[in-house]
Amino acid sequence: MARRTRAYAGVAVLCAALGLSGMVPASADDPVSATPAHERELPPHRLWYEEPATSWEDEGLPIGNGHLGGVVFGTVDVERVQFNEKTLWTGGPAPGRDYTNGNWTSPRPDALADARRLIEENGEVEPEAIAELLGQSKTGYGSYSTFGELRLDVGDVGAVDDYVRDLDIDDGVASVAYTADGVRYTREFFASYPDGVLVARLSADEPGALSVDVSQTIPDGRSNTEVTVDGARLTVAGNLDDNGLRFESQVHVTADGGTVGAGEEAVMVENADAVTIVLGAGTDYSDEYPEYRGDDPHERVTDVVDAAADSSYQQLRDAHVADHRDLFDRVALDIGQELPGIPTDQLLDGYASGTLEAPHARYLETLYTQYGRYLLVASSRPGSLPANLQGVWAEGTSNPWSADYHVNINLQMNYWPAEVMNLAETAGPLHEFIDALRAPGRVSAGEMFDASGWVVHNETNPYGYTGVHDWPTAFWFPEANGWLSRHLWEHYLFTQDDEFLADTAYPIMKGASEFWLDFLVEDPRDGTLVVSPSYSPEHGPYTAGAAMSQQVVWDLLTTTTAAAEELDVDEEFRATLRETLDQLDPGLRIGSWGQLQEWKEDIDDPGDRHRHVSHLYALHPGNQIAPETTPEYAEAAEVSLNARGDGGTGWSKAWKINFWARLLDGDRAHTMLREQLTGSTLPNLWDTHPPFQIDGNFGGTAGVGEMLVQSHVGVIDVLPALPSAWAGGSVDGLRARGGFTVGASWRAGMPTEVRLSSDESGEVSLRSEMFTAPVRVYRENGRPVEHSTDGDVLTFATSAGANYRIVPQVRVDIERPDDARRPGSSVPVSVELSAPDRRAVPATGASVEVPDGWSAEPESVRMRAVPPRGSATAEFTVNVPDDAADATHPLSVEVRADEWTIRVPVPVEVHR
Ligand code: FUC
Repeated sequence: MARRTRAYAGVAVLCAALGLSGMVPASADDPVSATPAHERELPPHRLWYEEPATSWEDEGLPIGNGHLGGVVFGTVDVERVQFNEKTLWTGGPAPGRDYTNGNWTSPRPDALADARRLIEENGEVEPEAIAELLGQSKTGYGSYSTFGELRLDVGDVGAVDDYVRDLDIDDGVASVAYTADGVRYTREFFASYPDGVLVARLSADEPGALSVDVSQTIPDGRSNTEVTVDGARLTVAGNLDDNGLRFESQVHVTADGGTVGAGEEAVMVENADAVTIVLGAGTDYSDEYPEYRGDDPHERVTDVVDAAADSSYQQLRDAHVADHRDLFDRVALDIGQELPGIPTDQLLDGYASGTLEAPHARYLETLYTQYGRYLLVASSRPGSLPANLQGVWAEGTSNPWSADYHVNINLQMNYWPAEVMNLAETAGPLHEFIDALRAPGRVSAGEMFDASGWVVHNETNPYGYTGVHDWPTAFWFPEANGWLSRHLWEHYLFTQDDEFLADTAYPIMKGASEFWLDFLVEDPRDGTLVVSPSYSPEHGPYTAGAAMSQQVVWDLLTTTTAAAEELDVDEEFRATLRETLDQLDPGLRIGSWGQLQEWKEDIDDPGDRHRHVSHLYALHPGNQIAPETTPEYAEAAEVSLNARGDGGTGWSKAWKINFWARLLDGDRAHTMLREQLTGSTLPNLWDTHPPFQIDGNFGGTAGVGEMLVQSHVGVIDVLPALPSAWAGGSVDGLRARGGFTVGASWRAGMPTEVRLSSDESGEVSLRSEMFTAPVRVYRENGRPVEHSTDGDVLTFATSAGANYRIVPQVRVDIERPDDARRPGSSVPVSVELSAPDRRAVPATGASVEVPDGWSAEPESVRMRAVPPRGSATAEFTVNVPDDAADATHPLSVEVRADEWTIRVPVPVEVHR
C-alpha cells in the first residue's frame, strides 16, 4: 500500500489512511473569499425519537425563549407541555417572614476573628467548626417552580403508526407526528423571543380532523387561584402560598375551520383543520432590592397574548425561526460528521458501546456541541433572569438545589460558551443579575464583615440572597464575587465594548475588589496577603490561602487594574491594587509529588478524586497558568489533573474538557467529551449530575470551543487542541478576544486555511503550526496583506470590518510505499509540490536525507517554478542497505526555496 505524506506549514501529515478527499474548502482556490467555506451542506442538527417521552427529565424535549421554557412530552392522547416562567420563585421577602438575604439575624462582632484565630492556631479546621461560627440556617431561600402543564387533550386516539417526535435545533422547533385512522397528524412547538409566547400548532392532512380540549394544570402551593375561560382564552391567575408572588398565564386558542368554545376550565375545539395555541405567562417579580416586586403581570401577559393571537401561525413561526437562526447559525462546525439513520437515544447508546461508525459518532459530538448553543439561546435572552441550574426548565415546585444560582462554579459554567461560541448577547442576563447582586451584596459585606464593596457566597437566588447558610462543605465562598466579575471582563475582551466596560463591568469589578482590599489578612507564615477563612470547594479543611481563593482574588485585582488602566480612571485605587497584588500570595505552588497544590500547605492526597478541581482555576477559566507562559505550573496542573482522573459528575467532566484543551491535549479533551457523552448525558442530551443539571451541557460546548480556538494569552491559537478523531474539517464563527471572528479548515489535523474577521483596526497575532512554513494572507478584495512570522506566530495589521484568509503558499505531498521494506530493496519516493492559490511557487530544490549507509538517487533535484494552481513532481529512489536493522529509519524530504525550507519526515520501516 502506498502512503502519502502531506505537509502544509512544514509539518508532515500522513493522509492516505484518513480518507480525506472531499474536505478541501470550496474557497481554497479563491483568494477573494474570506467567508465561511464549507464544501458541503452540513447535516441537520436534530434530536429525534420513535416513542413519546415517559420521563420529563430523561426524554422531554426543551424549548425556550429565556423567559419561558417548555418541555414537550409528545404524548398522543393528551399532549403534555410542562412549562416554566423564569421568575416564578418561592422564597425572598414575604408577609410575616423576616428575610435577611442570608445575613446574620443578629450581629456577630467576633465571629470572623474567631474563625481566623482558629485557623491560625490549628492550620486546618473542620468545616463544621467554621459553619458553627459563620453559618446560619437557610431562611426564605425558596425554589424555582413549575408553572404547570399545558394539556392538549385530543381524546382516545387508539393505535398510531409512524410516530416520531423531534427537536430541530437549527430552527428551534419541536414536533410530533403520527398516523391514526389513516390521518397524518402533526404538532409543532416553539418558544418565541420576538413574540414572548410559547406556541403550539396542531394540524392534520384531512380537513376537520382536529378536536382538542386545551387546559392547564395548577401545581400545589398556590392560593387565590382563579381559572377563567372567556371564549378562546383560558386565564389562570393566583399567588404563591410561600411569598404571595402574583402569577398569571393566559392561553389563547385559534382554529382554522371548526368551532372554538369555552368549556369547564378548558377551551374546546371541534372539527378544525388546524389549531394554533399561544401561551404567555408572568409574575410580579422584579429584580430590585429589597422588595423584589413590580407590577401585577395581568396587563403585560394580556398584551403579549393579544398581540400573538392577532398574528398568523406562519408569521409567528417565521419571526421565531429568523430570530433563532440569527444567533444559532453563527457557528458552523464540520468534523466530517454524517447523518446517522437512527434515533438519538440509540445513537447515544451506540456511542457509549462503541458500535457507531466514526462519522456517526462525530455527528453526535457536533449535535451535542451545537445543542449547548441551542440551550443557551433558549434559556438566556436579554431581559430574563440568567440560566439557572436547569436553564429555564424545572419540573417540580421544589427542585434539586432549588434550581438556583450556585456560584462556586455552576452559574459561571453556564456562560462559558457565550463568548467563544458567538452568543455574547445571551450573557446579558448574567451581567444584569450580577449587577443586581451588588445592592444586597454591599449590605452583606458591611453587616457581616465590616467590609466595603459587595459579596455573595456559595449560592444565590433571585431575591439577593448574598449571605450564608450552614451546610459546612458548601456555604462559604466569598470568592464568588471575583469569579463572577471575570465574566464581565471577558465580555469586554471579546467585544471591545468600551461603554460596557465603563458603565457595567468596571463598577462591579471595582466593588468586588474593594471587598477584598478590606477582607484580605496578612499570613503570619510568610507575610503575604491571604484569604481566611478559605475553603477549596467543596472538600478538605478550612485553611488560610487555599489555591483557588488566592487565584481568584489575584485574577480579580489584576483584571480590575487592567480595566481601570484601560478606562484611565482611579489612579490612586490602581496604585492600591498594585501594592496589594505585590503582597498577595498568588496561589501557585508545586508540591511534593509534582502537583499544583490545592492548599498552601502541601497536603494534597494523590488519591483524591473529588469532582471540583478548583486549584486549576488559574488554568481555566483563568489565564494565570498556560503551557506557553508558565510551563512548570502547566506541568503541575497536568499532574493534578491526572491524579483527579477522568471521572466525575457531568459538570466536572465538562470542566476537564476545558482543562485538557487549555493544556493543548486534544486527544485527552476528546476523551473527556466521550466520558461526558457516555456516562453523564441523558437520552434527551441533557447533562446529568445526576440529576439533570444544565451546566455540563454548557461546559461541554465551551470545551469544544477551547479545543478549536483559544485567545487567553494574547495570541489567537488556531486549532490548539484538535483531537486525532477530528482529522479533517472546518469551523466558522468562533470568537476570539480582541473582537475577532475566527474560522479554519483543516486536513490531517493541519489548517489548510485560516479565516479571520476583525471588528476593530489593530494588530493581530495568530498561532498555528501552519505558520512555520510560508503562507499568504489575503483580504477579501484579493489583495495580499503584509505579515511577519516568528516561529509559529503570524502577525499582521487588520482594518475594522475587514475579512482575511491565510493560506499555505505551497503544499507538499509525498507518496511512498507504506509496507515494511527488506534490506537490499529500494523505495520509490515521489514528491509533489503544488501552489494552492493563484500565486506561483518560485523555483525550488528537493532532496532526500537518508541515514548513514543509505543512498538516494538522485540525492537532490532542481524543481521548476510551479505555476498558479499547478504542481510539479520529483521522483527519488531510496536504497535500503543490506545490513539495515529491523527498525523504523528516519528519512526526510526537504524542499527549499530562497526564503523557506520545508522538511517532511518519511520514516521507512525495515523488516527482514
Ligand atoms: C456544586 C457542586 C454540586 C452540585 C451543586 C449544584 O456545589 O459541587 O455537585 O453540582 O453545585
